Amino acid sequence: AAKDAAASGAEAAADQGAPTIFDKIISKQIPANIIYEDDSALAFRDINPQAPVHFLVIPKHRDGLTQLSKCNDGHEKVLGHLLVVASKVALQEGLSDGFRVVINDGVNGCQSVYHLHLHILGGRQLTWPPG
Ligand code: D5M
Repeated sequence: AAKDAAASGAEAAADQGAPTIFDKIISKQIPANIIYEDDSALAFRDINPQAPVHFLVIPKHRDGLTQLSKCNDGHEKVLGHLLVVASKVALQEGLSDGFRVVINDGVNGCQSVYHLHLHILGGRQLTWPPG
């Protein structure tokens, strides 16, 4: 229950445009292991890796995308770009035998950072279903 309350608090704060830890990574205020960057997307290694390769792909301009369920038709271009970047960087990371892309949404999805991000996991045989 405490975790739910914390998640709801984070969600509410982000909806109001409060900066998240990812904004500080984008602005290079805090360090991250960045493995890809372009004008609209950034990829960096997850601080708490769940597989031998685990990185995140985020939009540099959050533009209301605190979480996937807040998207609208105007986000189609950036959402498509994030998937293209995910695939390119996965291959750059040597994941030619396959990988998984995950977007956690909201409390039930176990989202903890309210700045949209794709998880890319690989480097071992993954199992299904996820927890
Ligand atoms: O996942 C949020 C993910 O963000 C989680 O796997 C940890 C990761 N994270 C949090 N802070 C950092 C920093 N500073 N660097 C790298 N990775 C980080 P979610 O889908 O919201 O549960």
